[in-house]
Amino acid sequence: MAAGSSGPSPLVAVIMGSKSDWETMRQAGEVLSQFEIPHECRVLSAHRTPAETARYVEEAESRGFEVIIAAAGGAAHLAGVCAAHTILPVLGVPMESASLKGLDSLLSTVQMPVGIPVGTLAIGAPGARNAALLAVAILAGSRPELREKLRRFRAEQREKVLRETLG
Ligand code: RP5
Repeated sequence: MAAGSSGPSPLVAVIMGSKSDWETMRQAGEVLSQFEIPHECRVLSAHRTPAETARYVEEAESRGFEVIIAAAGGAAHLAGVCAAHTILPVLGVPMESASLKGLDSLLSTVQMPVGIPVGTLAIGAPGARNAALLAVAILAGSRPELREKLRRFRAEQREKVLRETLG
């Protein structure tokens, strides 16, 4: 079941290996919504639904997607599998895992052998939010109005930091 897909055709696919990743990955969706980027979020697993994952990613380009964000935990091969099935940019978000705190997810997402790249972000929520911001930056390359929004976002962030007072 997909979420966040109402309105115009989605440009960003946010895929996660399990519903248990959603609490973290909803934050990627929130950032994309903040920038008014149509997106689709859904659970697809490299090992539990391998055929459906491959089909979804193979069809992504013809459906108009421009970026895929793939999040998984543990032996996190989802982003690499996605990247193997498309030439769209794939951004990997390692999920924090119970046993190894996401170090397992980070290493299995980031250490792609040469030829099939995955742009890997930080573990957990910072990675989810930054993956969305990076997707916005990728889309902004051909969309001047989005570039302006990104500039405004950076300016607001800067102003907020400069306004901080320490009690
Ligand atoms: C991965 O295994 C998922 O991405 C999730 O982070 C992890 C645990 O999944 P569940 O056992 O919670 O479904 O496939």
